[in-house]
Amino acid sequence: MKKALITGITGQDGAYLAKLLLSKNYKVYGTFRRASSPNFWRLQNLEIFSKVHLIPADLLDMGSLIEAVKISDPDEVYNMAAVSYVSTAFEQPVGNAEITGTAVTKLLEAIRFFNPKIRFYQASSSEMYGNSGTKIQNENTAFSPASPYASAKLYAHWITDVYRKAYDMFAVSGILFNHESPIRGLEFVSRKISNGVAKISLGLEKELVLGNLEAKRDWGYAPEYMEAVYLMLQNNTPNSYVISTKESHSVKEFVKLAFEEVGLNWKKYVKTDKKFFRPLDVNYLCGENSKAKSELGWYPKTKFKELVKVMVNEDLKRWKKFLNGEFFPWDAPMYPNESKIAGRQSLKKL
Ligand code: NDP
Ligand code: GDR
Repeated sequence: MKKALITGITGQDGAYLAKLLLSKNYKVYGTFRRASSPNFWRLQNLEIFSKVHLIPADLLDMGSLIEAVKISDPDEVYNMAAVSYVSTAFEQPVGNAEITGTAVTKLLEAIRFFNPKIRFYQASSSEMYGNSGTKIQNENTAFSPASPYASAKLYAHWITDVYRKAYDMFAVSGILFNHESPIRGLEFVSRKISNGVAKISLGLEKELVLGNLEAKRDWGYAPEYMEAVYLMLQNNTPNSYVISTKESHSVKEFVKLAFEEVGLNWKKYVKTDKKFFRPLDVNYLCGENSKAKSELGWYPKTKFKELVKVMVNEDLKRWKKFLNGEFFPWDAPMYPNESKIAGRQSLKKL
């Protein structure tokens, strides 16, 4: 039986990847951060909570990473942990550099000392391209990070490359474009919209306040992207791949489709507030996935329209269940209205 260690198993990707690996008969270990309130809802939602082996660890603490690698003695390590919300990285740039960036070296060192034969996956991001000015981004497009998050990811990307070349380790990075799902964090725009639309259509909320509606992203479906991640570590040779849908859509298009799904006109409900604009934003991303198609046999099945539909309908179903008094693992009722969160003002240019 193969063994895998997933950092960030409590997040969207970690949870879906754990489910996928369990279905392939892996013994799955996952790191989690001890918190005063439990945050295992995604593992519970996917019905795998009792099937994974949890190890307390923090990317800031090298000892805990060594311990995690030792305890799990894995064939494969998937580094999914990071400060993944780009706005937070603007608010906490130093902490982000350490968690999203340099911590990856700690993990690679732990692997190198314990067993350099372990295969390693680093969660790289399309944000590394920033505003590259190219129509479509592939594995050879120059990086031009536009946030502390993207800068930290770029460091992690290159250090993974260095360990592969210097120590002959099977260490690869997947350059994944945005991927969403009903278990996406509520602060990301896709889920903020699907949750907001569901609440508005049920009369629980009156408006949806957003930031930059013109930004364009290449949005795919998270469970499918985890299949690509898995395939990258099964490859004969270690290689980097772009994973994307090859379609780019604006936030405005996402909003419009989401409201149409519940028969409402978005213009009556959506407002914008400077508070949700970033000091620097990535305006356009669209990924070329032909290398993944030809070498991994991977291609996206769920495209933009279907993704919006799935997310809105799932949030609608959940709020209806909630209003019926049903209990189930879910995040939204515990989440504050973002407009009431102070502090984002500090994102304004000084
Ligand atoms: P999430 O934000 O849902 O999950 C992030 C995970 O990282 C959580 O489990 C979180 O734990 C953990 N984490 C954060 N800080 C630490 C720390 N100091 N020590 C240990 N664990 C920590 O992100 P996603 O699942 O969406 O993304 C997974 C990875 O892929 C991330 O690295 C992200 O940057 C990257 N990525 C994501 C894309 C996307 O579209 N989803 C696209 C490209 C890259 P906790 O629950 O305790 O907060
Ligand atoms: P992103 O995702 O920054 O692309 O990073 P996010 O959903 O946060 O933003 C996408 C675009 O939408 C615009 N936007 C808003 N964003 C948020 N969160 N909230 C709003 O109210 C809002 N209004 C407009 C943003 O300005 C942006 O242009 C995600 C993360 O998962 C990263 O970890 C990952 O690396 C990249 O995707 C690929």
